[in-house]
Amino acid sequence: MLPLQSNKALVLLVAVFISRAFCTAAGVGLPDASPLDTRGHATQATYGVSSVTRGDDGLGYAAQLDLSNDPLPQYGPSFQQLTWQVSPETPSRLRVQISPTGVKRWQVPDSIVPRPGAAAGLTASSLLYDVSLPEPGAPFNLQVTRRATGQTIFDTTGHQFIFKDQFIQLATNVPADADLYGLGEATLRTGLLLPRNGSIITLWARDVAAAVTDWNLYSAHPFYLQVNKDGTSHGVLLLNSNGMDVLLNQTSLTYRAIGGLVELYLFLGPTPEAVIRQYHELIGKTAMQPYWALGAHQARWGYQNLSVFEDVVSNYSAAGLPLENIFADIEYQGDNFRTMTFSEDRYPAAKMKAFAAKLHARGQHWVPIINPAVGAQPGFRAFDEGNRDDVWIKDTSGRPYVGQVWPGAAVYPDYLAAPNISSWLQRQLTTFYRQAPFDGMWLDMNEASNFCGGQVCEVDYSNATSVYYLKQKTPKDFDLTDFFKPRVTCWLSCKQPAVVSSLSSPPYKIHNGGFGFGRQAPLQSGVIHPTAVHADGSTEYDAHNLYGTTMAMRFHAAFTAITGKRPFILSRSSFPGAGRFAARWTGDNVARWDELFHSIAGVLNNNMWGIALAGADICGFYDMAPEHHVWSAEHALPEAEYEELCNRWTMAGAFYPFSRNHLAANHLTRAHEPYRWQSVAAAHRKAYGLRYQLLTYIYSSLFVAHSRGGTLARPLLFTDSSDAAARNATAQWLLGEALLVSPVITPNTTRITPHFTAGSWYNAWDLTRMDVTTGGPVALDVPLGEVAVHFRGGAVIPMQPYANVTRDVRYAPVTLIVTLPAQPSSGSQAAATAQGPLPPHVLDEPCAAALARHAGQLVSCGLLYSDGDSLQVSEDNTVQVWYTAATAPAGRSGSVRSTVKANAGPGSGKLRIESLIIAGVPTQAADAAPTASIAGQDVEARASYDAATGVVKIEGINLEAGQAFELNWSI
Ligand code: MIG
Repeated sequence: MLPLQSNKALVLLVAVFISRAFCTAAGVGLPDASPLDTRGHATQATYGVSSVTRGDDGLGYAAQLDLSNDPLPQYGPSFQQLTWQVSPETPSRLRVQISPTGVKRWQVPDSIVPRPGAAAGLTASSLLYDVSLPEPGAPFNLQVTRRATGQTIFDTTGHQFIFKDQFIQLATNVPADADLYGLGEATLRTGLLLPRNGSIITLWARDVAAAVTDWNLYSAHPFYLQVNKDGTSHGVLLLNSNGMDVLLNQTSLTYRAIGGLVELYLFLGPTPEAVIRQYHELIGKTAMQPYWALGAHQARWGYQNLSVFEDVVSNYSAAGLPLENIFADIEYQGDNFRTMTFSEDRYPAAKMKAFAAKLHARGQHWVPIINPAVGAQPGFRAFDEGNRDDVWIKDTSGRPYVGQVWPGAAVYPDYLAAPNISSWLQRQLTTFYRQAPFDGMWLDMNEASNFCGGQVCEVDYSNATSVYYLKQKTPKDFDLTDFFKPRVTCWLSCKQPAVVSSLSSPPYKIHNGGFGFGRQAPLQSGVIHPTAVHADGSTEYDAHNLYGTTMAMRFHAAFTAITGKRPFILSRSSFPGAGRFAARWTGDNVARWDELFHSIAGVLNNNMWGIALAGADICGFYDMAPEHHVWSAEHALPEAEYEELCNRWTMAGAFYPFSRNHLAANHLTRAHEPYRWQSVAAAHRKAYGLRYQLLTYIYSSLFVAHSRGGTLARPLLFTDSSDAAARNATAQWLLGEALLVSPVITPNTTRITPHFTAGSWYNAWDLTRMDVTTGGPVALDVPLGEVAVHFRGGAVIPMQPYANVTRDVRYAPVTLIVTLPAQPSSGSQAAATAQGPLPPHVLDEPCAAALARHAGQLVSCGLLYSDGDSLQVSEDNTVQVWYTAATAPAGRSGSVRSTVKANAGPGSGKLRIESLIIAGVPTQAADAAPTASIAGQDVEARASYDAATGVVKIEGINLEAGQAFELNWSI
């Protein structure tokens, strides 16, 4: 058993926290991966079925389980009786709950994931799955199969199911030739693909740099997507917020949770995107973000005063680079890092207000960082009012729990349950907002991070060898080298309780990563102590993984109430459901080539988790080998390679859903804003040039995810999950249905061989067509300063002229790009299976209908969406127009039709379709002269054909987007 942290360990912990001693090397692999082989006692069933009751509707059942054999006594006794409920909820979603009979257990609250229950009118014949019915006297076994094929969805056969107070084990068989994705948060060397060699993914939210591989990081997501060899896919969520290990090997997946209960959801797909939509249907769909959030962002820890901050913005404009938003990091805060205050020395509120007004006038934005902890400093308003309003998490003595973060000794708002938390927060945020209106909130450290601490702590200045940033004024110039390096020490005095709580030291140790502990850190390491309690009586032991999500939820509500505006919230920690409120960045990475690769998995995982607006710190947060905490050339990439990496990363990152260049303070990294190098500035200009032309396309794609569930950025394999090689092509991603990004992620490389799934693909820079008959690698030349971006065939993509701020693109005239697919539509419902390449938007009704209607034709489909950042979006305040194009296979004629689903909001009447491009038209006679006409409209459309590129261009349309039209063309 691990001892409780001694004071010595506390000091060590903090020291290494600051030094970022990244223990990724030897010794931190996978210690003691299997205290128990889950198959080891296959014949000894743990529970037997004593009775079964079928549901009235004939759909589900409830069974009683009796303990028959109690293995692993070292983890405590098993519950004697369990109630097992199997509840079909929709044709594609099944819920299974197992909980001790008559015992109240912690369960993820409805405020985090509102439970929808079973859909009305659900019938047995509509279910995509079968569940084996247990028989009294038989051992417990859960077997769920896909009705259409008999494939296994979840199958506990051969594994021991164990349910103790602090140890729940549930395992399922997984075919060796299936692939798994989605559990996290962890940075894996395999990228997106989950390794299955006895690996353990641990879920316990931690402030550990994302650059540390294998360890549990900021978020906790007990969800996985399984893609079978034939491409059929399903998803599994164990909705449980307790600390957890998930063991992965060739043939099984085992959950080991240290509390809560079994609340399992299965999603039948069968395509990967369908699985993700069904998952989001349950946990809540991704927030609709303000349009500007799609622009280019810049941040740095250590813009030491407002004038430096302002210079960054000017440097961007001087270099002619787009900059939409700048983040203010912790240095804007008042002395002792008082939350939601301005430093009168460095960022005086009045001057910040004037600067904010200047930014806003230019169509730019700014967003401050906010840490959860509140400095325990009498006289500090947020602290005093929080005491009065009783909003803090409590320790086991019933007093506010004291930890230590940037403010020094600090208390933590109980965002989960304190009755007055909303009014307290709204008051603090209002005061802050009035000083200098901001456009969003960047929520950091909300795991919640605690630099040092124990079960019951008090501020103890005498205990500190240095109280530098508590006692002294924050240095005016914010010289971080002196400020952080040797100075941070705990000045808490923590009592060692007489009896060690089972909450701080549960019998089963999850593989919690912690500096100085490898993967055997105690639960309390770096976080609020697990014994701390919330106002509803729940403990941090149970609710810890929810902290970031509850914080995002409360800030979302408070910002909305104060401003009436759609919030932009960037959160570091998340749990299922967080995407309803927040965007995410992937945390502290490093300027290394492998980290550019890892960043892609981070973005894709967040999208599977329902957090569409995700991105990594472009070009790395740190730029040195991470075990060195003061920057030195010796441990970092050579200058030229650093520049090359930033060039490549900028061009890749320009296509992250959330696109931000961010970096650590100057003692930890060299500067890397894009204007620092001419080559990187040029790369930035080029890549964002394309991104900004595609803003409406990206926004429309976000709207689909927001309204239907599903991803904005998605793995290439989602276009054809039966393509085995695509399943590990995770150095690439699609943004929306139709844009594939294939970045260069290795040094000194100008020729790459990214994967392409079967179909037609179009170089986004010149619209030249490439046909791929069977999925495979394609060699591309990509010199430095360029990036491979392709459109998928079968899409309609709105494009607009470039401008330096998103405001000036938003309602600019639209050109629709129609990309012809490789194959005519088969007319059948392709979405129902996962066999072969899927057309873009096949899950969206207007496109599915067009594919059915135009069998034998080349069908292309896409959406144009526009709104005015309203709080709720509906058909009364948005423009939603679907475009379907049907083209004769020989490419001699075709039609493009718009279906107007909504025509309201500021885009209505403003947005116009100016021209149309049909790309990939099979070669016609060189002098071919196309004609085009629009039925019923007085429009003189002019058509031309470029034989070299295969592009038919139709100009002079100039119709309002909300005006339905049908255009016919022929050559
Ligand atoms: O311990 O606010 O991940 O983005 O710049 C470091 C300073 C605290 C960690 C965040 C990073 C941010 C930094 N923060």
